[in-house]
Amino acid sequence: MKITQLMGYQILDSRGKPTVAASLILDDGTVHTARIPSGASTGKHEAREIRDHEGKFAGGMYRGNSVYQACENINELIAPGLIGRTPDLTAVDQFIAHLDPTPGFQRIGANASLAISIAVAKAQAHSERKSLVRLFQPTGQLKLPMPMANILSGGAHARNTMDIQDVLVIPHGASSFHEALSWLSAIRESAAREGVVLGAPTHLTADEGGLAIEFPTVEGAFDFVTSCISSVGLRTGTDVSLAIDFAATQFYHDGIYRLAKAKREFQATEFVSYVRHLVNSHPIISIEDPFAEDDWNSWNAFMEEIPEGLQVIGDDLYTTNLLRLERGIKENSSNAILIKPNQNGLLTSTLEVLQRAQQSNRKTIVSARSGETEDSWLADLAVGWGAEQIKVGSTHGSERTAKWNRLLELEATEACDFAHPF
Ligand code: 2PG
Ligand code: MG
Repeated sequence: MKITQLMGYQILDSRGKPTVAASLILDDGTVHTARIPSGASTGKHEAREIRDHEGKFAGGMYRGNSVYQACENINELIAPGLIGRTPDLTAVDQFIAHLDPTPGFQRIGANASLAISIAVAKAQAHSERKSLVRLFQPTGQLKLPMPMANILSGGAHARNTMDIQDVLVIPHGASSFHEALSWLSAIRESAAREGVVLGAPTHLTADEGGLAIEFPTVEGAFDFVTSCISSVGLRTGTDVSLAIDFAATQFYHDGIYRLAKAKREFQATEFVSYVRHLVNSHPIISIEDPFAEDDWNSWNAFMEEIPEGLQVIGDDLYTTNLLRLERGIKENSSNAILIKPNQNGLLTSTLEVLQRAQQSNRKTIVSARSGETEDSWLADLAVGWGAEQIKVGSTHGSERTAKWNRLLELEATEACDFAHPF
């Protein structure tokens, strides 16, 4: 099969903000569309997301957030080189990397490059009469990933209702994906009920469908979610544990970690001790970005002595970048990595990062962004790449359920195992 048309155009994400879509048409008439997510607490080392703050499309609607330039890059720079070619992900990714060899796709934009990469992957799967997941894992039982889901959000995801970004839960004691999801939903419902008791406005959801309840201290937020787990008859630590995304880059300035709501400030070494105290005094199984994106010293110091079984994830630390991961491996900065394709810009090089992490015995968690779309490709990637964990936000919001529901579809229609990474 051959590519006959390829177009980039602007759509809206779950925050109502513009994002890039690409549709690729094959010579059998089928259309293969990819929709690209976008972050709010973006790491400074992420690949470049082109928005029209400057350039010829600046000054239009969407306060400079439109993505017309990125779409034009697809239509004028990328598409002409792909018309008439077969949809081959490896070859197309090489073509794009050659077209823009700058680090992080400064010229064409990672929102443009990833849209093409995913549209081509979908088209290649179709041309081989496969689903997307089977493009990456052609045969054998599929392994469905352990989910982690937001219950509370603050920080950049909810106008700072908490000092930290997200309190999530991991249902690691569940025996199947659908059971895990039912527990997540029950805990989210319980949190909404208990929030009413606290007098919180629980109709207000955060960007990823978690609750935007005001908590003056992080300990208060942890205790609240812990009690929500117990209140639905699940055992904390055995069935379900907490997972915290500190997104610490957001509250770190000039060597100081500042928790504004709690009115507390910490030198970096003090913050390392504080995080250690938090994980030792709450049923926490996973922490993400507990330290700022370039504060390698704190990451390395923390890793010298961690509680057994604690997962320490680098998100802004690595930004799905192979060179940064290599440094983290060398210095033992974390034992897990968040994998976000749009931090990287191409599927093949995102997969390289994931495989390098797996080879070095680091856990991998494929993750959505806070600005998402109804597209479900992330679920296929998480399974096809054998990531064993996935993070897509809460159980609320169609842009979130699109991914959960795709995993439920795989569970119903394919021979599947369920990953037990803990
Ligand atoms: C994160 C993500 C998803 P954002 O920090 O892990 O929760 O947020 O997409 O805003 O970077
Ligand atoms: Mg994060």
